[in-house]
Amino acid sequence: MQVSPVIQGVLRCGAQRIDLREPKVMGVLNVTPDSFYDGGQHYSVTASGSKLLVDRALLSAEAMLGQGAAIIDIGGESTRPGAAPVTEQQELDRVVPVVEAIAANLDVVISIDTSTAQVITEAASAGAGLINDVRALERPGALAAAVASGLPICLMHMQGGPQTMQENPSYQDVVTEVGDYLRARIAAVHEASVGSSPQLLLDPGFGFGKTDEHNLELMRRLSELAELGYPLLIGVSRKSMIGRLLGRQPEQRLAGSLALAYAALVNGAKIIRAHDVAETRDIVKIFNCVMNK
Ligand code: 8Y7
Repeated sequence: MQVSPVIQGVLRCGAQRIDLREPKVMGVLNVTPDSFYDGGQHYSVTASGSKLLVDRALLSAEAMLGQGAAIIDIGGESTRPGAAPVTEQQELDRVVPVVEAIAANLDVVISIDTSTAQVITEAASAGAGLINDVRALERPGALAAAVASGLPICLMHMQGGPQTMQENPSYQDVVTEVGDYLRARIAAVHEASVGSSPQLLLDPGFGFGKTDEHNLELMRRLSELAELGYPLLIGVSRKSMIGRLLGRQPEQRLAGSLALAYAALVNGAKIIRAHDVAETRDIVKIFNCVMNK
């Protein structure tokens, strides 16, 4: 694989910085009614309940910050198979007030988990510091909006769409194909970034159009993706692969999540996206000790 000359180290996320010389934890904050693990916690269908829910989301973010999260990832659209689609306006209504509240009250980098151009733009002006798109900026306008924000962008690989991706995932060589896709998306971002140098993160997208064997192969050979020259972000927290490997429901998947996160750290991951920030932060600290840092 071709190596790109990218300065690994410090991400500039608007007013904040993230030093990736030591791995960081990204805490998950869903403001959806239907996410598979934490859905509904910060969501209500009544308009009168929305202020309360923003306050509750802020409390969750504050707790995660206290547990050592460097980044809080805010999502308003569930990508769970079978999840109800949301309109752009619904997504904006869910996430923008939460971004504003966190930006006004907490010193943490806010990541916006979205594929929608308008959400990228409005979240960035509300104080988001990072763009996390499971569709790698393929939706109309998303690439231009992300580039215009000047914020770091996480490009994730997915085979198919959320509704159908787990029906029959198929690859000749999963690592090569994920790498080829990410390289093409890196090129698209560079083409759209005339006169500026984009800050990119890459993610193989564990569980997004992959069998367990594909996920395990990606984990074993993660360092090959690190050779693309960009920091790797990985999300394995409580995913269904762990459920199948161990025969466990989402509430019982913490140990499996930490084991996979540690494997990812060993293989070069720089940001771990997780529901359980305190525990994930502990394994990052142990990793740093093992690495003699
Ligand atoms: C990931 C993600 C989800 C992931 C990145 C879940 C939004 C599903 N997973 N973003 N988002 N990487 N970058 O299980 O693996 O949390 S949602």
